[in-house]
Amino acid sequence: MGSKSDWPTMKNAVDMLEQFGVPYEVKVVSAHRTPDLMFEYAQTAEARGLQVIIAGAGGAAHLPGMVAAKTIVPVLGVPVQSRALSGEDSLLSIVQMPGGIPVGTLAIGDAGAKNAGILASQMVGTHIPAVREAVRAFREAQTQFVLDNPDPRD
Ligand code: RP5
Repeated sequence: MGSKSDWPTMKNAVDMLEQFGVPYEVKVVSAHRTPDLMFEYAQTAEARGLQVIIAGAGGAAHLPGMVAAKTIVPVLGVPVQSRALSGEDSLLSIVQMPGGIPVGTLAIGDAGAKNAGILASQMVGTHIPAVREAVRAFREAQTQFVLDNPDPRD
């Protein structure tokens, strides 16, 4: 993530990775404040065995796109809800990549971070059955909870 201030949002992604048993690392890497570190992080990601990168940033959110430009590892972008523009700036900064350098962009804020964690787990789950089954169990429990609680007044 681009800043320590992104952590309350990005924790939602980490919570899902933990729930599904996906190994992960958490790091602040800023496109603007530590550009050399960002390049090094992205350039070494594949050799270090990373299979998916979740990059969260807010405002002029260049981190996901710049990371994606420097690695073949798939990048999921989470637009963090900014104070000034409620995350619309983050979303547009991340989602409007030029053709050729994809960033899989999620929703603004907590829901986007949570879904990034789930989506990354589904990607890893394509070749790790235990992760796949953990995601399946989560989805089934989520469905069952809704079916078991149809009355919104309860
Ligand atoms: C971005 O600027 C970060 O991703 C963060 O969302 C935003 C504000 O950062 P701070 O000023 O709170 O460190 O680079």
